[in-house]
This record gives sequence, structure tokens and C-alpha cells, in this order.
Amino acid sequence: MTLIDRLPAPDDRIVILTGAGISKESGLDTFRDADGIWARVRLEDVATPEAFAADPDRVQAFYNDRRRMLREADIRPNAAHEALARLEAAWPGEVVVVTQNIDDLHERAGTRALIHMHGELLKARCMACDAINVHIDDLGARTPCPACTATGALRPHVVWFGEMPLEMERIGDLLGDCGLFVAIGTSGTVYPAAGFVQEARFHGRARTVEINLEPSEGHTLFHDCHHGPAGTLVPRLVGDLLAHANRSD
Ligand code: BV8
Repeated sequence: MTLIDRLPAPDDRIVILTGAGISKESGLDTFRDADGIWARVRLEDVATPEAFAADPDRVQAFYNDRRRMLREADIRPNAAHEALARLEAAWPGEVVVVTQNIDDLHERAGTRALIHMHGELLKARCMACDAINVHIDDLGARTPCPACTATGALRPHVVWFGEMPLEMERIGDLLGDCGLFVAIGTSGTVYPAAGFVQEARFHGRARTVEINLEPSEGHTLFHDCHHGPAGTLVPRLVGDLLAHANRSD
């Protein structure tokens, strides 16, 4: 039994939305699970522009801790990230991953067509000159911008609450013209990402599939829902898709 009732044509586009749940089996915390990040700190205190203006050191420390953790040797892509990279390499049509995550596990697994709609933890943005550069060490008030040398102007290249996510126009175009939309490891709590399934299904023509440990807030909007660990279900889904593509050769 495949995980999708109606498989897309092999030359069709597949759009995949991922959230923190896909990185959980790699050892990174989610946000809204009982042991998640928002159980330890209030998002209003560390993930809004107002929080950064009020206490930049506290916000920098929050992201410095997560950046250090992401760079630890035992944090690496899991079977779900690797399966998505295999799908992109072998599926005849286009495969695009839109991630809400700011980790680099999709890149490290080999995914190339990737949109970080909430930014990237390993990059810093200069508020003086708008330059965006890779930055893997701690960020602080004395870190100079590598482009304009200003100090005290660097912030994590991360989209906070109340800020516009990145590449929204391109994402809208992809959702409006894809045969399959899969949401993996997201609670369906944060907009606009939580509304993508509706865009793909009702403004587009996509078959929509949810893969999550438990039903998300938007699970009723999906054609097919499968609940269990991404590390188990995503390789199965990719296996079904690639077997279908090979049968269609
Ligand atoms: C916007 C980056 C408009 C930072 C994030 C008041 C003021 C302003 C805006 C709003 C407002 N009220 C509401 C809004 C909209 C707001 C919003 O949706 N708020 C929510 C809380 C209601 N959205 C925004 O503010 C967005 N911007 O609206 O701008 C605008 C318009 C014009 C001009 C300017 C602006 C911006 C949202 C982006 C915020 N930044 N992240 C950081 O990472 O620190 S969002 C944050 O939540 C996370 O980064 C994450 O990306 C995102 C979604 O969370 P999930 O990924 O889904 O993670 P979660 O823990 O929730 O769920 C994980 C799931 O995995 C669970 O269901 C679990 O069961 C499952 N799971 C666990 N283990 C596994 C698993 N699944 C599979 N396998 C496993 N092993």
C-alpha cells in the first residue's frame, strides 16, 4: 500500500514543506513538543524584532546556543533528509524543498533546490549594509560586518515573528503549479507556512500529503495523512514515488 492514493505524473513538480519535526531524529529540538524550545523560553523574548531591540545580547545568546549545538559532531542529517535528496536526484520532474527550519541539514544531505523561508542559523545579516554572509561562530555586539566593517550591526539571518518570510512570491508560484505537496514534521501552527496546503490544493492542483508524528493543526486539509517518525515514513514515501517513476519509464 503506497502512502499516496493518487501518484503524480513523473514529470510533475513536487513541493515539500519541512518543519522542525524532520530534524528531531537528528537531535535538534522542535518548538512545540513538550520538550520543545518554546517550553523553555518565550518566543516573544527571543524571536521578535522587539525582543532584539530590547535585549540584543539575550537574543544573540539564544541563537549562539543553537548555532553551537547545530555544529556539534553528532548532529547530522537523518534518513528523512537523505531520502528527500535522493528524490530530488532521481525524480524526473522538479523537486523543491521549502523549509521552515534554519538548520543546514537539508544541504548537508544533498538537497539543492531548497528555500529557507525563515532564514538560516549559519548566516548573519548586517543592519547597516544589508550584506548576508555565512557566520558559524558566536555573534555579538562587537562582531564586525565582513562587508562594511560596522560593529553592533549584525543579527542572525533569521525571520522573526512579525517579519515577512523569504521568497514568498517564488513559493506561491511553486504551490500554484505542482502535482504533489508534502508537509513533513510541522505542527501547522505558524503562518504563512501553515496555509501552503490550502494554496497547493485549492488554488493549485496538488495532491496533498501530511507526514507528521501526530495530526497537525491543519491535518484535515490534506488528502492523505500518515503519522509516525519522519525517519521511517519519508524513505517509504520516496520509495513509492521512485518506484512509480521507474514503472512509468
Ligand atoms: C508574518 C525562525 C506578516 C526563528 C520562525 C502577530 C503579529 C505578527 C504576526 C502574527 C501575529 N499573530 C500571528 C501572526 C503570524 C505569525 C504566526 O503564525 N504566529 C503563530 C504563533 C500564530 N507569523 C509570523 O509572524 C510570520 N510573519 O506573518 O509576517 C507580515 C506581513 C507583511 C509584512 C511583514 C510581515 C513569520 C513566522 C516566522 C517566525 N520564525 N522561525 C527561529 O527558528 O528561531 S517560526 C517557528 O515556528 C520555527 O522556526 C518553525 O519554523 C516554525 C514552525 O514550527 P514547526 O516547524 O512546525 O515546529 P513545531 O515544533 O511547531 O512542530 C513540530 C512538529 O513535528 C510537531 O507537530 C511534532 O509532532 C512533529 N514531530 C516531532 N518529532 C517528529 C515529528 N514529525 C515527524 N517525525 C518526528 N520524529
